[in-house]
Amino acid sequence: MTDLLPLVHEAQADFAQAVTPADLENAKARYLGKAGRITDQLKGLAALPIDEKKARGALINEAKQQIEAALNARRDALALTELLAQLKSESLDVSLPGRRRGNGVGLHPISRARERIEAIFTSMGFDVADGPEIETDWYSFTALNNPENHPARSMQDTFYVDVKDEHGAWLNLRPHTSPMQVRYAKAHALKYAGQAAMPDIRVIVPGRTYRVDNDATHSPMFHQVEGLWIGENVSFKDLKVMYLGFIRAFFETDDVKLRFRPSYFPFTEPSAEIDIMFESGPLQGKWLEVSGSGQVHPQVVRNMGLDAERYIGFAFGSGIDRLAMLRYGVTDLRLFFEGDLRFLAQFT
Ligand code: 2NL
Repeated sequence: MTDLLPLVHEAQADFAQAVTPADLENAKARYLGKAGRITDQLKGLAALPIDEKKARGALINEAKQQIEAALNARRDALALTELLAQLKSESLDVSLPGRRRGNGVGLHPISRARERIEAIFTSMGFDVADGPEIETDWYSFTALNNPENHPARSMQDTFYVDVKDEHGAWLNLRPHTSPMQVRYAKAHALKYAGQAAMPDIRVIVPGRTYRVDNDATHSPMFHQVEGLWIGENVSFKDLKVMYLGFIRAFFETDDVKLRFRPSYFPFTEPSAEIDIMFESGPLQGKWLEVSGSGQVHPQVVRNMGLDAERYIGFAFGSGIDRLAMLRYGVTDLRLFFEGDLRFLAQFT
């Protein structure tokens, strides 16, 4: 063994110098590989006389075992170093608190505005109705007296759904909540058909509406509240009294004036824009456009299944987002739709 001892020491020193597992495998090859020095020794046995072979073989084997032991020890040491480095680089601080889902900060300002609107109109004897956001061509346009080629029906103005109704017309995302008022009025007319008298139709429809429009003052999805009052003896005076009462309650002030400005809508005749002006407060002195309105067109009354000679009424359509902006002093419509809690938390 004496002549093999330096070889063992050399191998041990070689292994100790290996810093990576690849270094170590290269070092291993130099001793235990096909052309390694221990392998050479074993090959040399063949040339020895038979009586020396056994003793020499045993010595080489002992040296080989010592080298293998050194190799395994170094392998374990390198693996441990690698593990420690990995643990260090991928360490997790399990004592950190988890990421929690925050509590809701309160109702969205548009929901708050909608709830106020619903409460005010309910107190004035109106029903609140809710309906589909995907509508048929007839309810969104035809029933409302929009001519076949009216620009509102175009792809530039209205979002269409890739599904056709039973008449072969594309479904649309309702561009106003009027379709639901038509549905409500038709159901009401049907319910009282053939009876001597029909109670007035008084309903508001608040909800999401959609138009191809996107800038600082328009969002492709917005909120509208439409109102409808139909009876045998309803007049523009009723619209004015009702809308003034609504505006006073919504803005919590009597210091406000109403103005009707002639306008045009296919579904009303005559039609008017409603402007309001505050006589005190931060919005004092400026006419603000808040609603469209008008006397329901006789063709629309007929489309509701009612006798247009007997029934008359008015309708209005206001933007809830715009009312909420004025009520809460918000100057950019987009803030309502960005979901920023720093903004939303201010309305609780
Ligand atoms: C606007 C215009 C308006 C209506 C909406 C209406 C509904 C039925 C029948 C007749 Cl069912 N009219 N709604 C009437 C006039 C104006 O809104 O630009 N609003 C923001």
